[in-house]
Amino acid sequence: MKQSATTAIWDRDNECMPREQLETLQLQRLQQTLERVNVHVPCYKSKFSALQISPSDVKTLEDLAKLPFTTKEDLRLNYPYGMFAVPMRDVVRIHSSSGTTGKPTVVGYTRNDLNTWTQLAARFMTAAGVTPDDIVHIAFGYGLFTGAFGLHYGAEEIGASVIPMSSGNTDKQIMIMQDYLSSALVCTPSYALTLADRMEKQGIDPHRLSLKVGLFGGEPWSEEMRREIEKRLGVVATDNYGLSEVMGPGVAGECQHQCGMHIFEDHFIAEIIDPETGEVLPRGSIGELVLTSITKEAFPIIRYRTRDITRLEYDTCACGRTHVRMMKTMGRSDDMLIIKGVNVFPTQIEEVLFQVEGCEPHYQLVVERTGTMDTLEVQVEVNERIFFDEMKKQRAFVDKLEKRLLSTLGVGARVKLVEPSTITRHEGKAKRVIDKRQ
Ligand code: DLL
Repeated sequence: MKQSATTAIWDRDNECMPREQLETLQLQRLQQTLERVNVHVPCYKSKFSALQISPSDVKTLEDLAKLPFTTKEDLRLNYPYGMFAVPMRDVVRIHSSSGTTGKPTVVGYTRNDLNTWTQLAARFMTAAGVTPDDIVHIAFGYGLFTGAFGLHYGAEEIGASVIPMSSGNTDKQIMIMQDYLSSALVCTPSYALTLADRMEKQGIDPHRLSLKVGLFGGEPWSEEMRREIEKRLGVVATDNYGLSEVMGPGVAGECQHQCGMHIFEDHFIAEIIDPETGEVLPRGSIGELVLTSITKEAFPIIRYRTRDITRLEYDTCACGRTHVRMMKTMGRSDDMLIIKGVNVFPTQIEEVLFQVEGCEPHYQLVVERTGTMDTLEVQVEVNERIFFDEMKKQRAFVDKLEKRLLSTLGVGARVKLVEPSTITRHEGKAKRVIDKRQ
């Protein structure tokens, strides 16, 4: 027998815990984690001793700032299993990051870690509105990427019916969605739009499908893109965040109030730092998110520099959850472009494009260097009416876009209109920037 829809996974004791109590729990779990990594992970032991710090020096949560950061480079240097804190016989699953260059980073899970991951995925999926009555269509690729498995087990834990569709084959995805009555869609936000495009091309009205909620994550996306997906697919589009190094999806997720993603603070400690100086910034500042795991066994991680730029909000959410909310990320600091000295994130450009009638939600940024100057070209698909319009009208459209970009970004960008369906579609994470400078 399935559970009834009212018994979805909401761990009220932990998710609505008063902050003081939460911080006591965090400190206790942090101290235990530090003791363990100091004994079992040589990389942490040597970093701590280089700074002449021992786990027992961490007496308050503020003391966390005394500890060294962990970076992707540390994980690369200890490839593949050097950061594991348990023997391999206790590791029951291995995943790795989706990095495109160099060696990927490898992460491991004990059985307890998999249980925690399942619970946290079930938590954010419940917060997003998934119930045992849902049919959850998973269009992330199953494999080393953590996306599919994370949400798969979360949905099963809730008691929903899971369709492990995996990625690719867009036409078949749509057929299955129609025939199997998928009510919750799991994929990247950019793939959600690819699905909407294809349905519209096939004359299928997405609003006539059973879709109700979308759980989108794995890449940065703007509020404008959220509204576009909601309008076109007829779903409540929720955001969820995670990274393989810290666990995978299930680090943070949005509730139906859509006002930032609750970071599950009974399992992770979040800090915001200045990415240049490494200094911890005051509450409410925008900066780089740094995460510390406090319950993981196989692959604990201390002060991991995520490179994701965001802001944290500490007030209690209307849903009752007390866990801090991270706002939509502007993107990774690695994706930030510096054009004529001005910092530009692809998501800022996305916001502008999505506000202009006639632009299709597909774009690409090309960065080039002429002499010492970096230039940015924004290639955007426009609808056929605009693309085939007379030159004068097209020019006026380009001017309008360039003016809006200049006033939002504070730096000029060249706009190139391209025909519908010409920009490469990705089945997983979209690649927005083509950097020709290297
Ligand atoms: O993308 C884990 C994940 C899968 C999260 C599916 C949510 C859903 P990685 O491949 O290791 O893991 O990539 C992690 O992706 O540092 C962010 O830059 C980006 N990212 C993930 N979720 C979001 C999001 C998975 N909701 C990297 N918003 C992270 C913005 C995101 N960026």
